[in-house]
Amino acid sequence: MSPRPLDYESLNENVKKVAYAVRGELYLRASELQKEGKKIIFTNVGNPHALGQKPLTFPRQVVALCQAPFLLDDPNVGLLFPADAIARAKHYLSMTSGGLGAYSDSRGLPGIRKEVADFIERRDGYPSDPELIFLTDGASKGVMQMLNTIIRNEKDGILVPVPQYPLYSATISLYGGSLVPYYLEEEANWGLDFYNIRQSVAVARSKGITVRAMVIINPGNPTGQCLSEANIRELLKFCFQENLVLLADEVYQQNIYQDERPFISARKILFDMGPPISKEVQLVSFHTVSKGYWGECGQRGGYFEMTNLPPQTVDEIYKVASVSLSPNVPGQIFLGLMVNPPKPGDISHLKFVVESKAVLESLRRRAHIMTDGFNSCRNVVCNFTEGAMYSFPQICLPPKAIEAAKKVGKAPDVFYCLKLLEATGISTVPGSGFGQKEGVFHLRTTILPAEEEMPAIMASFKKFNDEFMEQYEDCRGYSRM
Ligand code: DCS
Repeated sequence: MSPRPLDYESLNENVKKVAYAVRGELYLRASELQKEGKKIIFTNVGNPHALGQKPLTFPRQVVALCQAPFLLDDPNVGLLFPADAIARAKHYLSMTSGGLGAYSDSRGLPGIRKEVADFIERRDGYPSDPELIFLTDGASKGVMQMLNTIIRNEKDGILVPVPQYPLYSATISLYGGSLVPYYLEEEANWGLDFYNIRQSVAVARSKGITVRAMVIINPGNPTGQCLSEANIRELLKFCFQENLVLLADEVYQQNIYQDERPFISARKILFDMGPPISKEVQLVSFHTVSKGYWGECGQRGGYFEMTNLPPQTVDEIYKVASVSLSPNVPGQIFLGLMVNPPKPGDISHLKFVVESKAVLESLRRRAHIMTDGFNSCRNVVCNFTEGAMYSFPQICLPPKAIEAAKKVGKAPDVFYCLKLLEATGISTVPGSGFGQKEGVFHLRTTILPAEEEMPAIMASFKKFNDEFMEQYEDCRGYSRM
């Protein structure tokens, strides 16, 4: 009998090709160990609330009232909720046609798209058009939709940073395009090297690939760098010269842990550059409620904003978004609250500022504890986490460890991370899940464990690592990066 449509051998090959290491072998093993009763520290996913981060009060109050609108009719509502939360809940409910249980427009609620446009204008100093902003279930859905719109066949190439967040490699596989890698420069704090980028494009073209888009992740995941203004300018010039749409993944724009390079959006720099670049380069920028001091990953709120896309294309994107009917409406309200938080003078302003600052300042301290911890370990070097939520140390694995990994049929970094997991319960993602240069090994961990647990986690990592190196290191023929 021939295989049935959903038997493994007859599945869509693109589905089989998808790889997503953030929930891959290490995660599965960690889940097994947890079931067996081992204490696991899940640092594999940037999921702040899962590691104890508390939700901000004001947005939860507003969404609670939107979810339970009968509370607004309760004479005691003013005892339980501050007046600005009540007013805001009414404001959002009035935008819906039937509350949170009703589908919204497929692009999102117009009132919230306007709030997003106002936020972008305040941030960049250039007006933004709500008609060019679509709300999505987290940034992921927006990225997937844009890649789907761009990729026509396997000859269409997308320039993706390596290391990258595997949403990009996975989605390009799924839609049958070609990933064109460009390597970030670890020694230059994971900056862009345009000589290398041009080489990557030339190699792809020599294979008949049409390079159509370029992805940047700023601040970087897994690499944690904040791109300089000069880098982004050059990048936009490059996109102009090469006729590429720039996909700017800016989901970590609130997560900045140094003052030298504040976040500047690709959009602001594009407009600063003036014509012809500002009028020509097509740009799609992504943002989310999952990151920053919000960390509301489970709410699935996000948006993308399109610059220099013609109306016909926007219509096509709207049409395809319509097939999914509506982005989730509570997620849209979180997004509205994120881009329009309490203002000075509002009842909830002070509390909101205190709560959000506490999260951000603690993340900054944790970024330092982690980087310093890694750099104190034998054969480990690590760039400082300037932004985002991750640390990405390079682990200089001795040849004997590489051989031992081969013997058990594992990639060397997977071998190391599995041993780390078994010994300490720390669940990380091997660098190969994000891509890395041949023969160079990394792991990724989030900087999200509770600050008070951090010193013990780093001590346990150091003990494991230094013993591992002791076990496998040959005294000769091996050097640090
Ligand atoms: N872009 C980047 C660079 C991300 O890191 C993530 C999530 C997303 C987009 C999508 O997030 P949302 O769909 O929730 O908006 N980061 C994953 C990660 O590396 N760990 O946790 C999730």
